[in-house]
Amino acid sequence: MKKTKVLLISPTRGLANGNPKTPKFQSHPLGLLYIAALLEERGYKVEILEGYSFGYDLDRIREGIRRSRPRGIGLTAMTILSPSAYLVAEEAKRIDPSIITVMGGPHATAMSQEALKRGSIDVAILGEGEEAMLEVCETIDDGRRDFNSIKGIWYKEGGETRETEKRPPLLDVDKLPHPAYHLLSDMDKYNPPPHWGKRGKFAAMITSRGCPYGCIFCSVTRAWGRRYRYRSPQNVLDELIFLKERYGVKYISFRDSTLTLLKERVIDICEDMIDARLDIKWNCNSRANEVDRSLLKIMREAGCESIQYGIECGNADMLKKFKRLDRDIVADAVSMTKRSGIRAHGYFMLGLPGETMKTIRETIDFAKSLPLYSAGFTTATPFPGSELWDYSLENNLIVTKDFSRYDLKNIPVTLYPNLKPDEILGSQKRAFREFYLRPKILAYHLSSIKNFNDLRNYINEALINLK
Ligand code: B12
Ligand code: SF4
Repeated sequence: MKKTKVLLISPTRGLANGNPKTPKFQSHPLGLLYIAALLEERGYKVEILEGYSFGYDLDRIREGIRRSRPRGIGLTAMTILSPSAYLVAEEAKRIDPSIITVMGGPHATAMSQEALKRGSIDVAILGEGEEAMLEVCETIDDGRRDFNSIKGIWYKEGGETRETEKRPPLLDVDKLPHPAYHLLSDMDKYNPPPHWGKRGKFAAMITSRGCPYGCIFCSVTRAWGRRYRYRSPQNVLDELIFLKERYGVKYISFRDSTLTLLKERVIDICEDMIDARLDIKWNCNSRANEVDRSLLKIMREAGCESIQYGIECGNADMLKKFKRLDRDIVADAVSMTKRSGIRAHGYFMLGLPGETMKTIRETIDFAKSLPLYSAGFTTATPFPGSELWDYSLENNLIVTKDFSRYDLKNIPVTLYPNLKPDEILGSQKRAFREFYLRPKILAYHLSSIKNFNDLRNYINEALINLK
C-alpha cells in the first residue's frame, strides 16, 4: 500500500488580510519537526513549508502545495495564525479537493469546532500531535475516511462535527524520535528573540511536556496537561550531541515551559553536559520558586547563559493570585541568578483582571528594582484554552475575536470597566522605555552587541516594543 505523502505547513502571519509578514524573530518549528520525525520513522514521505518563519505569501504557499502534491496537509497554528491556517486549508482544497487537511497546535486544541466549521479543515488534533497524526495518515492510507477510532481529535462527518474519545498524554516521551531538523530548508536562517541570548549557531529543544502550575493566562496547561512528563537525561544528551556533531550547534534554547521543575533531573542533565565536555551554551525558562544557589551554580557550569522567569506582576496580591509567588522569592531568585553569572530576563504582563494604573506602576517599579538583565512587558491576552479566556467570555470583556490581533503587543482585546485598552498599551510602552532607558541597562546592552546581527536585533526589539 502506498503511504500518504504529507506536507506540514506553518502558515504566514497576516495572510488572511492580504498582508503576509515575516517575523523579526523566529525559532525552529519543534511541533512540526516532532510530527515529521515520527511519520518518517514509520515510512512516510514528509515535507515542511515554513510560511510563518519566512513570511511566504499565498502564491509561494500555493506553489509549494502544487509541487509537493500531498495527500495530507498538516497545519500548525498559534491563535494569531489561525485565520492564515484556515486560508491555507481553503487554498489546498481549491488545488486538490481530495487533500485531507489536518490542523494542530494551540488554536486547534482550544477551538477545534471553530476550525472545522470554517469549512476547509477536515480534522483538528487536540494537544500532542505525533501519534494522532500518524493514525490519521494510516486511516488515509487505507482509503478510509473513518476517523472515529482515533483518540483526541475532532473531525467532520456528513456535515456534522464529531469529537472522539480523549487521548491520554504520552507518558514515555523518550520513545519519540528526535525532531526532524533535516527537513528544514536552512536551519541557520532562524533568528530568535534577543532575550534568548543566542551566541553562535543555534537550535531549539524541548525536554519535557506539561506544566503543573496552571497560570490563568496560559493555554499550555490545557494543550499539554498538568502532568509533567520528561525525557531522560541520556535522551536529552543524545540530542545535544547529535545537534552539535551534525549541525555544529553551539547554542541551545530549551523551550520547556519550565526546565527546572525537578531539581535532581536538571542536575543530572547538567552533569551529563559537563562530563561530555559539550561546550554548548544555553538558555531556558524557569520559575522563581524552583531555583536555588546550588542549582544555579551547576547550571552555570553546564553552560547556562540566561534564564527567563515568568514574573508577571509587581503587586503582591496579584503576584500571589496569578503566579503563586512572593515578591521576596522573586527578588531572591533574580539576585541569585545574577550572582551565579547567569543573565535573568523577566516576563511581565499588564492588564490582568483587577489591574489598575496603580498596580501597573507597581509592576514597572518592581521590574526596575530587580537585578534583571532584560525584561519583556506584554498586554494580557485571553488566549482560547486559558482560564483568562473563559473568565473574559463569561464577563463579556472580549472586544474582538479577530484572532490576528491576539499577539500580546497589540491594543488589548479585552475591555475592563476601570482600565482603558489604550491605558494598558500606553503603559506597556512606558514600561519598556523606563526599564531600558537607564544608564546601567543601556550600558549592559550596548556592551553585549558583538556584531551587526546583534545590533539589528536590538533595534528591532526596541521598534516592536515602542511602536
Ligand atoms: C518557541 C515558541 C515561539 C517561537 C516560535 C514557535 C514555532 N515556530 O513553533 C517564537 C519565539 C517565534 C514565538 C512567537 C510567539 N509566540 Co510562542 N511559543 C513558543 C513556545 C515557548 C514553545 C513552542 C514549542 O516549540 N513547543 C514544543 C512543540 C513540540 O510543541 P507544539 O509546538 O505545541 O507542538 C505540539 C502540539 O501543539 C501539536 N501540534 C502543533 N502543531 C501541529 C500541527 C499538526 C498538523 C498536528 C497534527 C499537531 C500539531 O503536536 C506537537 C507535538 O506534540 C510556546 C510555549 C510552549 N511551551 O509550547 C509558546 C507559545 C506557542 N507562543 C505563544 C504566543 C502567544 C506567541 C506570540 C503570538 C506572542 C509572543 N510574543 O510570544 C508570538 C508570535 C508573535 C508574532 N509577532 O508573530 C503562545 C500561544 C498561545 C496561543 N493559544 O496562541 C504559547 C503557547 C505560549 C503561552 N504560554 O501561551 N513562540
Ligand atoms: S505560564 Fe508557565 S508556569 Fe504558568 S502554566 Fe503556563 S507554562 Fe506553566
